[in-house]
Amino acid sequence: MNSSEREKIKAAYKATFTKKIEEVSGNCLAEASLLKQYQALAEMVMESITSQWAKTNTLYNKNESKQVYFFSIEFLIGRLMKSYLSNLGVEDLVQECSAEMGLDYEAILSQESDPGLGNGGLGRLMACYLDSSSAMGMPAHGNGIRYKYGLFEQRIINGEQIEVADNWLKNGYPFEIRNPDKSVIVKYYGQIHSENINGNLTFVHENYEPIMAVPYDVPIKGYRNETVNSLRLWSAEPLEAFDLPCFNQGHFLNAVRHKSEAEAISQILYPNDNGFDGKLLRLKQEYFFVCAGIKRIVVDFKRSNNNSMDGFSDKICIHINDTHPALCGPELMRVLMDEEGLGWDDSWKITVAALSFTNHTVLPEALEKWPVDMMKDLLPRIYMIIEEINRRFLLELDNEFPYDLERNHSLSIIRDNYVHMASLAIVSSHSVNGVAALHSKILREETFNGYYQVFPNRFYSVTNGVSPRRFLMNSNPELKTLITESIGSAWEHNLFHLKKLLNYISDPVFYEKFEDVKLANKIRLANYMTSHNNVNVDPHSIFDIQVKRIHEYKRQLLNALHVLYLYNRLKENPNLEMAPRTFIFAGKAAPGYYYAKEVIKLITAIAELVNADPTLHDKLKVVFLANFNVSLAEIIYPAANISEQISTAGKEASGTGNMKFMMNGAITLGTMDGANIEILEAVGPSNIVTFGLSADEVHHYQKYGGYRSIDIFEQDPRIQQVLHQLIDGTLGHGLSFQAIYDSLLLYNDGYFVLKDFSAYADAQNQVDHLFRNPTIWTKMSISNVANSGIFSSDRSIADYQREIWKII
Ligand code: KOT
Repeated sequence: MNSSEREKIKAAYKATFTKKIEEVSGNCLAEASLLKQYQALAEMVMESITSQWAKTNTLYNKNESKQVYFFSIEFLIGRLMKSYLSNLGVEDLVQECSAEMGLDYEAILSQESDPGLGNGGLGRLMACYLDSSSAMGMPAHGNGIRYKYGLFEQRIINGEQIEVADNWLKNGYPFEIRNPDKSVIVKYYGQIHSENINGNLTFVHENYEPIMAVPYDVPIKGYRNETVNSLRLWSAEPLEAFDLPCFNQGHFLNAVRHKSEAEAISQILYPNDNGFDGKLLRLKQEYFFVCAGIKRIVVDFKRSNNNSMDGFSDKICIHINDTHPALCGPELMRVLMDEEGLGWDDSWKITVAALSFTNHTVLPEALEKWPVDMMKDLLPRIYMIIEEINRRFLLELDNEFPYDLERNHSLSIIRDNYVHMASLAIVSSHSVNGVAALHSKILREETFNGYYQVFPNRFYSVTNGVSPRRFLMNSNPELKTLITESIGSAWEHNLFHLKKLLNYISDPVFYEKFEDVKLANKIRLANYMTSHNNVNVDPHSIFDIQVKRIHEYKRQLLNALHVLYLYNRLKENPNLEMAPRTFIFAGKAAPGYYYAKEVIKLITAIAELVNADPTLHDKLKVVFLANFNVSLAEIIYPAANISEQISTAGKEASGTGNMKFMMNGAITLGTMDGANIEILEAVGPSNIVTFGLSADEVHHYQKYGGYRSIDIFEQDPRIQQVLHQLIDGTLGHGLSFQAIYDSLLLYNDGYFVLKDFSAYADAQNQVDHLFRNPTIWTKMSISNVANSGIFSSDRSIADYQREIWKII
């Protein structure tokens, strides 16, 4: 494009934007608020996407290519405006025009609410997979719930977490289209009668409570291509908002009760990450989006397939993101048998061929099991089908392994009066996969070993990945520019090309620019901390960052105890030689998770102690950033020097924050857990710092005993001092962290914090030495970026296509 063409396009953009402002606000540009500017821009974006969206849908409706549907109870998509602009290839244009019109581009974008429709890794992974599928021109869609309130907003008040409702829809949401014509009725409760209709046994559901599922579709635009896939989020509504007869009889409140009961289903996201709390409303949610989603898929498929279900599983993949959508199996069976009139065997073949299942955790407390009575009562027909799936499965087992009756029955989907959802998912899918090599191995050898023996060919492994567009190009534009200037732009479409950066590893010019980019990103985060936490930090200090959900197994406690130990060392020797450090934490605790909330309190108390102490000469700072979400994450990852990935080995299925940090040049300080192991393989042992027990060692201690935390305590004066400080009033003006203290000593330290402390302190020492040699450090950092190609979610999606959905 020459410059006069570009000027013409810019003039057209400015005119359209000015007109749009009038349309959305009734004001002229000069008087329009930032919110109205954002809404005007959002409308323009939607207008430029929708025709491509319609074309993509027309193409898909021909049923020529296989469609993948991700069923997930969470989609943590983050803000979308920047992604749309960048994917459309118009970001520079909009930025330039905004500046010329005297508008503040970043301030306009910050008007967008950040949809918190997920807790953490599980939901964010789905968002990255949608982004990658579209970027690769592959037909894949999301199917989930449009929560009215997303994950709570976290405030830190007096050092403690306070939860505030996340009303993300308060100003409307411009990137969704409500499609009431595609609503589905979901049936709960009631009774099932079997009738003989024309010689066929037919099941009729009576006296059920109907709820309307209304879809809202969000376009997922591919990076610089023509593909626009869909994220379909279902909202619950009553069939009739108002019960008129009830109202007329004078029962005014009852007349609207039904409405709020119906709406409750999609009202709120459960705030547990890696946990299961067994609430009836959650089970309603699970069936809600499964039932609605399956119904639409079947209707759309038949419409373009001469009203027939033939070839369904050749064209449709239903991918179950953890077990929350595991009712997809029995629900598809119900539709095929009760609505399409197929027999059991044909329906089962189709179901197993269509379904695939990804597991995301091995923590026993997160594995879902629903009481039989609850399931039977709420979903009577679904429960009947689960019973029958189980009966046939056990029969098959007893036929195949007749000498192993006890083991066979331990694999029952229904056992101890619960429906075990992972068992249901495994039995009704053709593939089961873990999310990193170690995790998949643990699934095969421990968690699902019984099923692995029965279905050895069903088990796969696909290592997670993250979107390089969101977590590198859009959140670290300076690094993007530097990379493209150096190695060309091929890496934007294939992240493995980042390897070419290795040619620049000793180039002083590149090297200096690379350091400048990091420093600029650290200054940006430092400014954020000044304005949000009122703490001034030195941007030249090591930014040592742990951001993720607060959970015992993720061991923020290990990090916090080490900070306290460093503080003690500095107090003892103010001239201690060390690079200045800024320890940064962020993450939400589940509101009912007392222990995790205590950890937040501990970190903020340590921060208060450390930051106020002038004798430390700014060598140590601690910051807890409130309300970690996707938008904040985008500021944090580019600014990191150290990525803390210190979970108890064997507990973190994969981790994805570790990949986002690596892509932005942070050095991983981690245990041999989850995808950290694959990060080590990708960068080589000299570009990562690892420490601590292996998963095998942890497993061994857990199975056979032999670890006594009190022994470590007695041998290590550093630990004695730090633990004593938890309860002696040093912290928080006399606070006592007795529960934490007890977990470590009285309850024998279930997550091996004390056991790994010494190795962690050594590893931190190593980090200090490395950082004090800037040449080595920057080389390590560049190597991390250069070798991060394998952690693109484009690679993960290609793996799924090849191994699991068998698309290419
Ligand atoms: C939550 C509730 C029940 C079952 C699983 C979860 C869960 C697992 N939530 N998040 N995860 C994380 O998923 C990520 C994506 O695969 C992993 O990287 C991470 O290790 C899991 O903890």
